[in-house]
Amino acid sequence: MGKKALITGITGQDGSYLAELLLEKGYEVHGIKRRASLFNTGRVEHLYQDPHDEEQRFFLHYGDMTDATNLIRVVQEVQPDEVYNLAAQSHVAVSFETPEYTADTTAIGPLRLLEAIRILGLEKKTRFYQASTSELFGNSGKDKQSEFTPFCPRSPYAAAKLYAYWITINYREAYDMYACNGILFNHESPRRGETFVTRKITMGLAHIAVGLDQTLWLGNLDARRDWGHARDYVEMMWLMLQQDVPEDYVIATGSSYSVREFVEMAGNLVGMDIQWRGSGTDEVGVDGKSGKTVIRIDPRYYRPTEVDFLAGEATKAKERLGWEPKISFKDMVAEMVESDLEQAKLEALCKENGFESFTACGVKE
Ligand code: NDP
Ligand code: GDR
Repeated sequence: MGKKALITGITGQDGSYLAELLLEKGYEVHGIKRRASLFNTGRVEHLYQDPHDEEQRFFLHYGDMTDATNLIRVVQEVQPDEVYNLAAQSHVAVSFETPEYTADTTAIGPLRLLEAIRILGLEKKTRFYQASTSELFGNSGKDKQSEFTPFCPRSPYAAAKLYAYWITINYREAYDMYACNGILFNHESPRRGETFVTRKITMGLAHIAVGLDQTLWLGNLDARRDWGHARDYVEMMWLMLQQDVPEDYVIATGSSYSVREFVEMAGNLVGMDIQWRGSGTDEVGVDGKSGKTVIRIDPRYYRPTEVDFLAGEATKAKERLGWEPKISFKDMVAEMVESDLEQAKLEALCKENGFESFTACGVKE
């Protein structure tokens, strides 16, 4: 029989790609989904299997990272060989608005899950992956960040992830658990949440290109990020749990681009030639081809404390795990733009034909 994996955050970007990968590898995959008033399983809908099917290998369980008894029950029921803890309040800007909830889900959530494994006596059987982040580094200077770079969190989200990072290491050392942190730099895809900057840009520009919108409002254009593709990064999560010894790894491409450069590249791909005029909050991005202003600055999107520069040094992962990212930055942006343009064109078509909303004309991803 194949291994059993439990994925928290299975309905998110990474959870959906990881579930696909593990199913391909023959795993029985269990995921935790939250109760929501609207449908929230769109990213894993294609993986759904009839519960009456004897061959069923994909299961969803209701749960929440804030509910310890629920986590104990689900872990007891599944008896997983591997747990991938991807669930989190994962939006940095939102964490300034909801710091306590972010700490509850993103810091104490992993503790609850580790305790569930220990309480059930599974600490020698179940391997644990914690979704750590490059946000731990904060503003660490102009050098690339590696496993040796000191942490300096700059948001409630990053501070919560710092606790999760250390509690994972503590359970590894205290209880001899196979538990590790993947310190992942930003990774994106057409499934990226719509309020993260990359997807906001590709969707926004696609909407403007087909005439559904006129302006895309952004915050800090000069922040630099090391953007990889989520499909590449979930493979590393799995690899980290297949080693003889549990260790923590930085996962990154090594290249860093500004939000401004991302806008220019995505603009190019939708047929625009973005040129910048003005400065500060008066800066605008004008499409040189149409002469229209398409980008404006809204200081609401500035953060109380910003992380200015991230670029990772993933030498350890390359040497020990044989891991290399396969999808280039340009190809990733192109895939996102293509997907959002296709959606935007369908949406425009619906509008032209008198349908108020995208869903009203019955078109779904
Ligand atoms: P998403 O925001 O797309 O997904 C987060 C997932 O967590 C969703 O399934 C969400 O459920 C779930 N979730 C949120 N709160 C709770 C809760 N209280 N109880 C149970 N589930 C909850 O994130 P990504 O897929 O992009 O990231 C996965 C993980 O990796 C996160 O922990 C993130 O912080 C971390 N990370 C991400 C990076 C990136 O660039 N993407 C980089 C480094 C780390 P729902 O669908 O219902 O909202
Ligand atoms: P980040 O991602 O904070 O790096 O966290 P995000 O895409 O939200 O921001 C990246 C940078 O873009 C700047 N920015 C904007 N950001 C958003 N969301 N909206 C805007 O309009 C905007 N304009 C400029 C931000 O200031 C920031 O500098 C992501 C999440 O996935 C975390 O969960 C993960 O841990 C880290 O990546 C690695």
